[in-house]
Amino acid sequence: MRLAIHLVAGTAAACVASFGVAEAGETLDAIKNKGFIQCGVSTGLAGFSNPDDAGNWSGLDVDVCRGVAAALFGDADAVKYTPLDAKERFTALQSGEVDLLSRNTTWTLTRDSALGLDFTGVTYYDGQGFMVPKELGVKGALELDGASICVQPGTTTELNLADYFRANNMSYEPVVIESLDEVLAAYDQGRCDVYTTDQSGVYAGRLSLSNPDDHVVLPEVISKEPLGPVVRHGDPQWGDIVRWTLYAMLEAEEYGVSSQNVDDLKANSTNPVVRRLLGAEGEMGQGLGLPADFGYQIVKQVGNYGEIFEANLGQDTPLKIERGLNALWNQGGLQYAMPVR
Ligand SMILES: N[C@@H](CCC(=O)N[C@@H](CS)C(=O)NCC(=O)O)C(=O)O
Repeated sequence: MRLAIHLVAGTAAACVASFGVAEAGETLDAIKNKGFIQCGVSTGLAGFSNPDDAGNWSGLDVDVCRGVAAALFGDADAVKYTPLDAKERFTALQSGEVDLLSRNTTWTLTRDSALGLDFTGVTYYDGQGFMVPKELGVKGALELDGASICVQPGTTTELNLADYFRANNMSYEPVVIESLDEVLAAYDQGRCDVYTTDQSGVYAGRLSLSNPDDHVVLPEVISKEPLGPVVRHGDPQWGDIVRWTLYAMLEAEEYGVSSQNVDDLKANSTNPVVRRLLGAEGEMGQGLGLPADFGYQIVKQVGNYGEIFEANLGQDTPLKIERGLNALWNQGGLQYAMPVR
């Protein structure tokens, strides 16, 4: 291992001791009154939530915010974005600064039960990986004994890293840096031997290095990182709206409904599932406080799950991520919508 400078900038954020719990219906009423959804996203992570030079946000997590806005207002643009680093994201949701956190956030027991928050589904099944410079000649994670490792605080990444090294009787020097840009710059400048985060983030981070081809992603995936949108605990209606927005995107993919054919199918499909999903029959939105055509609005304005996956992460993007675990359940993956009926 080459020598690295150790920048231990901080430790994991302690959980916030007090937080407001939402009351039933309160979130939807407040959002309707202000006319937009305040969505908490990352400070900039390719494929998930990333601003362009003009400040327009895109990504899979952004499309979840847009999908909820389409369902609610018939307008996918009725969203404002709050960039949040890993440490500040939960406080921003607890305090009401954001209505929804859609920011590559892993669903864990403690986050779901002890922070006054609720996870509403899994938008992307991920797992933690490692990247190293090719010149180190490392072929696998078990060769990392003694390495210095760049990691962001307040993440599951930091905790899994400690577990993995302890379980394998290895030591490491954490180089803990809060900002994503700075942690990647530190790795790029050789101030640590290894960069670790969710595998999707490793690939996204590699693209921002000065010479991406000089770095390899190791084969090991050391954790489960089910990423999904989060709401405040105590307002089940708002949580249901986010959950069923995601299911509508998945159900649309499963039944072959896309942004391209949705008008035709709404007018002409005889399939009862498609007709209910698009509001051509039934009142599927009623219990959610949404219009009957909320599924139509989501698919027309944002797309089905497969479309948003491909547009943000797929083969035509710099990330070129395979569907893998994120394929539909009937295509060998884990993505499964509860029935829209
Ligand atoms: N999924 C993990 C990691 C999430 C995370 O924050 N990852 C970093 C590295 S990819 C990130 O997104 N940083 C973006 C930022 O700080 O804005 C978690 O929920 O703790």
